[in-house]
Parts: sequence; structure tokens; C-alpha cells
Amino acid sequence: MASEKELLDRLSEIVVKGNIVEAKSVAEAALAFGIEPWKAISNGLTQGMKIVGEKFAKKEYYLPEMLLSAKAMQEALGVLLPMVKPGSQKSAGKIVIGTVEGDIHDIGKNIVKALLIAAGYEVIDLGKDVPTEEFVRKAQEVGAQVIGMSTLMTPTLESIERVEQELREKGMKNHVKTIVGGASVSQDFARKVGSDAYGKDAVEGVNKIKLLVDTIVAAVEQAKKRS
Ligand code: B12
Repeated sequence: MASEKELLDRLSEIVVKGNIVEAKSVAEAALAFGIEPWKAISNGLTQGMKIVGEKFAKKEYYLPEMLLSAKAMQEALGVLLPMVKPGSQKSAGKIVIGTVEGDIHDIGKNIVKALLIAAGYEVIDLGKDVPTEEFVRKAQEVGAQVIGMSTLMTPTLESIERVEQELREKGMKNHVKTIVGGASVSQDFARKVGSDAYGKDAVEGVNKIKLLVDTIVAAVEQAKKRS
């Protein structure tokens, strides 16, 4: 029988090799073994994706290999994400999330979305390559407390800046908070462009979003008491 380490290594390898055929069955085997779905994602699949990124940077892999790896990861996530345990208490919060304009990477964003839903949030997913004005318009329309923006690329960092700028121009920054995530952003970048938080991974992201939602809810309560 395989050990936990062997199964996690196997999940990583599935992604590195772009093994679409076995992705689901290895994910199912990990669950059957009792590995927590989040552990299988972060210590298995994501480790594989890191290797793929390195291989692409070193020109050992090209777009077709990266596409196969992405497909294999998505197949395995299809098994693992629905098994992430729901949060114990229902959270009252609406989150608008998307990958910013110019960027089509959405695997990480989809993981954050799944964890938010599991934690009880209402998530409005705008998808990928989302125009700046769409983030702002949707947040206004649904009364979202938080906008989550994902980008993995450097040229698309300015898309985040544009959303922040538009929120400031419309005077929305005091009732809509923002959080950024993805391989090309950092805490420093968030501070520089005026984002309210940065999440290095989905777990940290969800924890920070909870704090942001709590801040907005408290501010609204205060305002109600005053009026
Ligand atoms: C898979 C992949 C692809 C897939 C994407 C499939 C998909 N549906 O997403 C495909 C093959 C389509 C692809 C295409 C391209 N890619 Co690509 N890709 C990758 C790769 C290997 C892995 C990304 C990934 O899915 N990681 C796994 C997930 C789980 O991790 P993650 O996204 O970081 O998400 C976690 C955290 O960051 C965080 N998070 C993410 N988003 C958010 C949002 C919020 C709000 C929060 C709180 C947290 C959070 O939580 C997540 C889970 O814990 C990266 C390498 C890398 N180092 O990232 C390159 C990489 C991002 N790609 C790159 C490039 C260049 C491209 C292309 C331009 C290639 C080309 N010549 O066409 C195109 C992009 C076209 C476009 N306009 O977008 C470069 C970007 C370089 C740069 N700095 O600009 C990278 C870094 C590779 C490299 N080393 O050069 N790619």
C-alpha cells in the first residue's frame, strides 16, 4: 500500500507529466487514503505546478506541456475541491473575484473561490481576463464587501492599479475592500497600489478576506447606530 508521501509525490508528478488520464484516480486514491483535500492540493498538485513553472522558465517546457499540466491539475481539483470541508459558521459576505484584464490564469483563483464558498461566502466569479470596469460595476451592483483580484503575470499588474484607481475615483474605497493574490503580486505591491490585503495562498487569502468583511460589517453597524 502506498504511503501518504508517495501519494502526494504522485499528485505532483501527475501535474508535472500532464497525466490527464490518471489525474482523477490518483486524487481519489489520496482521498481514500485519508489525506485532507487541502493537503493534497497544496502539498501535492501545487508542488507539481511549481516545477512546471520552473521548467517553463528554463525553456524545458513550452506552452503545450504547460497546457497539459494545467488540464491534469484541473481534473484532480475536480475531485478534491468539492471535498474541502465547509466552514462551521455561515459568513455574511459577498465577494467579487476574478483574474484581471490581460491574464487568463485561473487555477489559483478557482481554488480561492472554492475555499470561500466552503467558508460560507457568496462568491460572484467574473472569470478571467476581466475588464477593470467590470470589477467595479459588479461590486457596486451586488453590494460586495470585498473584491479579490488574481494575476500571475507582470504585464497585468497595471490592471490591478486601474481597478484601485477607479474605486478611489468613485469614492468606493471606504465600503469595498480589495485583496490581491497570484504569483506576480506581493504585500509590498498591494501596499504600493492601495490594495487592502494580499493573500500568499488560498488559506491566507480566505482568512484575510474574513478580516476585511468584518471591518466593513462593523463600519456599517456603527453608521447605522449614528443615524
Ligand atoms: C499553468 C500555467 C499556465 C496555463 C494556465 C491554465 C489556467 N487555466 O490557469 C496556460 C498554459 C494556459 C498558461 C498560459 C500562459 N502563461 Co502561464 N503559467 C502557468 C504556471 C506553470 C502555473 C500557474 C498555476 O496554475 N499555478 C498553481 C496555482 C494553484 O497557483 P497560483 O495561481 O499561484 O494560486 C495560488 C496563490 O497565488 C493564491 N492566489 C491566486 N490568485 C489569488 C487571488 C486572490 C484574491 C488571493 C487572495 C489569492 C490568490 O492562491 C492560490 C492557491 O493557493 C505558471 C508558473 C508559476 N510559477 O506560477 C506559468 C506563468 C504564470 N505563465 C507565464 C506565461 C508567460 C504564460 C503565457 C504568456 C505563455 C505564452 N507564451 O502564451 C500564457 C498567458 C497568456 C495570458 N494572456 O494570460 C509566466 C508569467 C511570467 C510573468 N511574470 O509575466 C509564468 C510565471 C511561467 C514562467 N515561469 O515564465 N500558463
